Amino acid sequence: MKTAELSEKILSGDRRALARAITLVESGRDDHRVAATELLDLLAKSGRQALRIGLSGTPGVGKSTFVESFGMMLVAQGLRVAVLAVDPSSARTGGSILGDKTRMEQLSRQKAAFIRPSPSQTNLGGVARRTREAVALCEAAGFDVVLIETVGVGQSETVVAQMSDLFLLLLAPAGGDELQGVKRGIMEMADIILVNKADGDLKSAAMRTCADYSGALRLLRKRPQDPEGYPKAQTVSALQEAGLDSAWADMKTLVEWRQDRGHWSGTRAEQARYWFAEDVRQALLARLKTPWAQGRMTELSDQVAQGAVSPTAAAQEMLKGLGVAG
Ligand SMILES: Nc1nc2c(ncn2[C@@H]2O[C@H](COP(=O)(O)OP(=O)(O)OP(=O)(O)O)[C@@H](O)[C@H]2O)c(=O)[nH]1
Ligand SMILES: [Mg+2]
Repeated sequence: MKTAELSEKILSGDRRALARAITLVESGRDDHRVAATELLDLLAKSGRQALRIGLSGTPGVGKSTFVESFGMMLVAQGLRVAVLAVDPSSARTGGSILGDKTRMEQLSRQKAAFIRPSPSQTNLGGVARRTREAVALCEAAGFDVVLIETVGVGQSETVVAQMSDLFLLLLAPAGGDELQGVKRGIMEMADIILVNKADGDLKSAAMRTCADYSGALRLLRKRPQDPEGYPKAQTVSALQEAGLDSAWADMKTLVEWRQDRGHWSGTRAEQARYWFAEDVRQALLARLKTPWAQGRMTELSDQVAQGAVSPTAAAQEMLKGLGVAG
């Protein structure tokens, strides 16, 4: 199919065209890359924007369950919802896909919903670009909300936060009274912390955990993109569909505040800068990974170790070989 034709179909909301375009941006083939870039440029002209919501949480916290019930709530309100995932871990071979097929049973059957599992890639940088481009495709296809899910195991949160307008952190009720081992950096990314599983026996633990996190959030440095009272923590039960409407109301309040004050577009502009620099970095790193480059590195490294050449001179020699010497 011609790029222009694919573009037209995506703009008209054709899901098969969307799925096909995502496969195209996920492809590693050079000719596909050219077509993908062309397609994204065409679609960018539409200027359509969705609300991009990043969602992170440790395995088993209830992300899939939340996406299912939260997604269904949005669909019931007449919104179109796309779900994408960033799963950087090669160890989880398709586990999340399988889980999501069963856990998002209702949502996956909705005409107004589109669910796409993470591309199978071991390199986080590669996944990042593909997901970012998939987000842009979903926006062009007219989705109102794009949920980008990631399992909270490290760097992937940063990747997702950098492509989201809003970042949700899903936590489980803690057993003891100490805060769970949530890294400060991750807490600082969160706009709204949702303590999930606030139901049955876990309800009071969830409420305690939520109070702890509310306290911890108040101690964080105030960010310019936050109105009074944000970031905030609240309890939800994804399973019993409790608290989802108030979480959504809080998200909308936050988004409207940010839009009114220019933070929405400001953040998107900063994110575009970030991804530009990141793409350049990734491309340069990729050059270092070719067999030629690795062999040359070893050669020069040995010479440096033997004192035959200085580290500086060897580095310059290497860079010249790579064609990036200044
Ligand atoms: N009680 C209770 N259980 C829940 C809730 N949400 C999810 N669970 C359960 O927690 C388990 C894990 O839920 P998932 O939605 O698969 O969690 P996940 O975060 O997607 O897990 P991974 O995909 O493995 O990272 C399942 O058994 C769910 O039924 C909730 O609100 N309350
Ligand atoms: Mg899951």
